[in-house]
Amino acid sequence: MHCKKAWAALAAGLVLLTPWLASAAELRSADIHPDDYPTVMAVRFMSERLKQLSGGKYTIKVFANGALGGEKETIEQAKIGAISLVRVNVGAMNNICRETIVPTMPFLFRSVEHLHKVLDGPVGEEILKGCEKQGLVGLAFYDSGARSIFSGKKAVRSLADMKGMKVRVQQSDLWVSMLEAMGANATPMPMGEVYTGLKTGLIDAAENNYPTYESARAFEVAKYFTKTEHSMAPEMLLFSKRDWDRLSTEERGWVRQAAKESVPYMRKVWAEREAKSLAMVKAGGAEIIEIDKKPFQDAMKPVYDKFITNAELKSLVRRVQETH
Ligand code: GTR
Repeated sequence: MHCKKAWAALAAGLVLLTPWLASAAELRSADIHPDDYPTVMAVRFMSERLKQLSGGKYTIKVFANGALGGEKETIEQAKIGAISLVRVNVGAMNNICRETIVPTMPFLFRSVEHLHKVLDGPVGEEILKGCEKQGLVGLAFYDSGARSIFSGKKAVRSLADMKGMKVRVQQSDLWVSMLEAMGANATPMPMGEVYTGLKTGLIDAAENNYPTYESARAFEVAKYFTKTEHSMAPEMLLFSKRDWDRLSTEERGWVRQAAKESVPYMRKVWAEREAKSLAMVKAGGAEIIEIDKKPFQDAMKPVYDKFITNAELKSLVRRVQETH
């Protein structure tokens, strides 16, 4: 951990000292996931496209595995221009950019098709644009499947089983409220601490999609995976506004195009990875539990009342619901 922090500080310092984009430039991007995770693969794909579009001027180096820190830290690094890009879940942006609350909301999307239709349309554009005033230019959304609860000692088979359970959530007020509304004791912490947290009993459960449950090896310490599918919070790719402002209009066009083109590629590798991860966790002893989602859904009303407060957010939610 200390080593990671030191490296992050060093990397940040080096970039600030480097005369920006003198000739060929390697843009830096951060991701908490390992090299073979779809989000990392997607940004690498984007790098290839960007290289072609820019005639070799730009490439992207992805610092995977949380090498530059957790999502909270890397968002800050992108804000100050220490790194040019950052790939995070919308959840990590909830407290920073209010519009990201919308696609995080529980049981909002009816299917993957519905999610894609919304994110590819004007609502998706508005949410990406919303982060600009916070110093981050939204480039694209990536898939993240549906998130469900996994626990070690006690399996969740009904909403009542959530009562008092210590559940790790992302560092977002919305996420704390969601799990509290389920009756749980929400514990915000970085993803990197989940495995140890489950192992040592600091937390009883966490929630995520199959690929993260698998790649973080959480299934080894929390074998009950209850398909609540309570949120389809997607991933986001953001560009540092400080760096963005130094790019020419043509260069911005290349970046946007390369990012957009990485989306269909990501969706393909994501679908493959979800299937592979499910098979892996089952082989590793995970028990996949089907559940009646209705009580969970009904419990989310106060979360909507608390977070979808102003006219803008209400309109965004309504437009999502009306997208068919
Ligand atoms: C994953 C997501 C990460 C991070 C993580 C978490 O599904 O890809 O960006 O948000 O969940 O729960 O912290």
